[in-house]
Amino acid sequence: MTVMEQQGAGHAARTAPPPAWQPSTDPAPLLPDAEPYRVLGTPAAAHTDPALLRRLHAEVVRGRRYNTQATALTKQGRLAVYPSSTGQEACQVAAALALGERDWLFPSYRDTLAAVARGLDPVEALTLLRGDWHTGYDPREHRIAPLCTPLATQLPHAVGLAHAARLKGDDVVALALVGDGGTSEGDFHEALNFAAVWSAPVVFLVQNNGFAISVPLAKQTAAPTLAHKAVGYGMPGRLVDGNDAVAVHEVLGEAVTRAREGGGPTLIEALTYRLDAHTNADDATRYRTDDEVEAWRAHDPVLLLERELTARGLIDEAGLKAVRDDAEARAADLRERMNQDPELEPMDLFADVYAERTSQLREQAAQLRAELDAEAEAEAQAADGAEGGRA
Ligand SMILES: Cc1ncc(C[n+]2csc(CCOP(=O)(O)OP(=O)(O)O)c2C)c(N)n1
Ligand SMILES: [Mg+2]
Repeated sequence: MTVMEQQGAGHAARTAPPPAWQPSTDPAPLLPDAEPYRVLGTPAAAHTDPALLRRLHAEVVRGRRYNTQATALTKQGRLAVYPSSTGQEACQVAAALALGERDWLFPSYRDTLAAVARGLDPVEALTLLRGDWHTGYDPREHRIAPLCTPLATQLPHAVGLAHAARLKGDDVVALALVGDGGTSEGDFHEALNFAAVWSAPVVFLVQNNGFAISVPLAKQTAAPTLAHKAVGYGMPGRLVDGNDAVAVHEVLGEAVTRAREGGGPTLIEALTYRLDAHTNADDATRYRTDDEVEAWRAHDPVLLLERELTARGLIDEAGLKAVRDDAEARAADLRERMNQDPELEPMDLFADVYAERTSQLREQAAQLRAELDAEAEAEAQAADGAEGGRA
């Protein structure tokens, strides 16, 4: 073999191709819709079941009235804070209706309406925001996890519950709600990664309302859409018009069915807008224009449903009034019940915090107990004194 031949053989060995690489999953079917999926205002709307349209409409109108009532309660000092979902009612209602009785909802602080639409007592739903008693309801009874204030921490909880249910052979799906800002949290990443690897029966609904308080989406992410993030985890992404209650209901329904049948998780991005400020404590005029808000008002979830129902002759003036009257009656009931002073047991502050109370909590509980006893004794003495004075 000549030197040249030896060099040639060596060269061939050095350039032998590596083992063929194949993606483990074809990414194409995971890619989200090129345009937000819509039903209302399109020819497909004609095929929507009239009963579903009426139900969604009644719930969305109720939800809108519930939001204005809860916001009013903050001004009357009856609620500490209220993150309104006005403008986002289609997502809230569709989330509640997409779940079966045994499924679980994992809401954030903005999702009281979804919990109420799932059947939770509206006063119980507001207990936490009133600052009363922990969660305010029994999460196991309603299969609604506590309204979660730390961003995205509800997501790994949802995955854990869904995975555990599957290991136990339970036919349960978890639906977790999160905001656009929440998708930047580490918990979002961990939850989606585990969900996809375990093929957990969980659905993630991102309500992209354009802002994380004052931070606009463009400062939050450089992703083409939030739904595209699904592909990186190996689950399908869907992009839907979040103000179109019928479209959100349909997309969520498909994802829930897929999860229940063992198909694994889905990430859904619903494009919506919060018409109110972040909470009653926020001034939204400092970071967005009135023109922007007005443009979204023209695409209001209530308006979209009413247009469809009216165009198909499924509702008339009397029907619209009946829906409004029902919403008004519910708001009046909420107002009346929230105006009653709750009976509070201060020692409940320490209940259900830890299985075994820490030494600091034991100390604090003892201090509060002593203060309450001293107060009660002073009141009793004052009452005795008054009695004595009269005698
Ligand atoms: C871990 C964590 N960091 C920061 C906050 C403060 N915070 C409360 S709401 C919010 C914005 C969240 O925006 P987004 O997820 O889009 O939900 P939205 O309020 O728009 O529904 C922030 C930063 C928090 N609650 N938790
Ligand atoms: Mg947001």
